[in-house]
Amino acid sequence: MKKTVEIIGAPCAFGQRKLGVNMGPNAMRYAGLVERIEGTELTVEDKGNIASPAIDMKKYRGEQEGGLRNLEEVTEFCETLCDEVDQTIQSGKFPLVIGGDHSIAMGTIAGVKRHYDNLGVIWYDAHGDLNIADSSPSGNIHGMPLRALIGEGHPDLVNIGGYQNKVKTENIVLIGMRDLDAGEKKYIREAGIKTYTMADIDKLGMQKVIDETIDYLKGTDGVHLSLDVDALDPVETPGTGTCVPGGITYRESHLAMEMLHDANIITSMELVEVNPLIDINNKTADQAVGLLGSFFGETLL
Ligand code: NNH
Ligand code: MN
Ligand code: MN
Ligand code: MN
Repeated sequence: MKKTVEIIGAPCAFGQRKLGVNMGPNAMRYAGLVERIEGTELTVEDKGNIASPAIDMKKYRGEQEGGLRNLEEVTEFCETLCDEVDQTIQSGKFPLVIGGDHSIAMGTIAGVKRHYDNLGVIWYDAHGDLNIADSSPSGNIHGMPLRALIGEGHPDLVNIGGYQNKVKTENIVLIGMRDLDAGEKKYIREAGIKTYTMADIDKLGMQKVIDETIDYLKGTDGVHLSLDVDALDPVETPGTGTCVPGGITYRESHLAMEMLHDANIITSMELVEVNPLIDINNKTADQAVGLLGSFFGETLL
């Protein structure tokens, strides 16, 4: 792990319809994010939040044509984020992007991939985020970023950062899946994407899942961890816009973070979809910060 962690706040709410997820970065700061990472041997620099296009509430709440909600705003946001992440890596620091909805992954990974030839991606989420406009039940772009990163979907999204095909299907591991749309299931099977559903986690246990994941990605030259808090069970972790019952526990997630820390394979990370407006006493941000503590090397003893 690089010695300096640079935090990039990505207050984007354009990828879905619930305002408040744009307050996720500050909710995590309020929960002690900086102090928590500084408690390990690492240095932290907080770049603050990147600039977001203005939110026009009428447009934000309204129905939109073309099947892609807020396409222009998402694209603009991701282009800005891409350059910030690129700069962070250029200056030798570890980028920690805090969201914001999951559409920001198209910006984060566009910036990251400029520095790796064979990037691996761990997508820790209840959802595959592998829709295109035609298969999307919602038109929400936060359900599409991984597919766009593979190189399929609207050209504006596919070409964020000025180039396409950032992630190869064989370099992806999906963990926590339990709410895949019909088109996503078909795509995952056809593309042969390595997938751990909740049923797999139940059977194998998180330890085996992460051991296998680390082994599966051993031929890559960098691994990005994209952690959507809705991967966790909403009974424990309710502060997110698209809760799906039957999720990963907080403790299992700690185990995953500790193992990834020890394996020392993750070269960039983002944590997304914390929405303090639908949370209870900021507990989801507290948990997010707890998980980041484990990821950056905090120990219980
Ligand atoms: N699959 C659904 C959609 O595309 C839900 C996606 N929601 C997420 N993804 N939160 O992580 O609309
Ligand atoms: Mn997601
Ligand atoms: Mn999700
Ligand atoms: Mn390797």
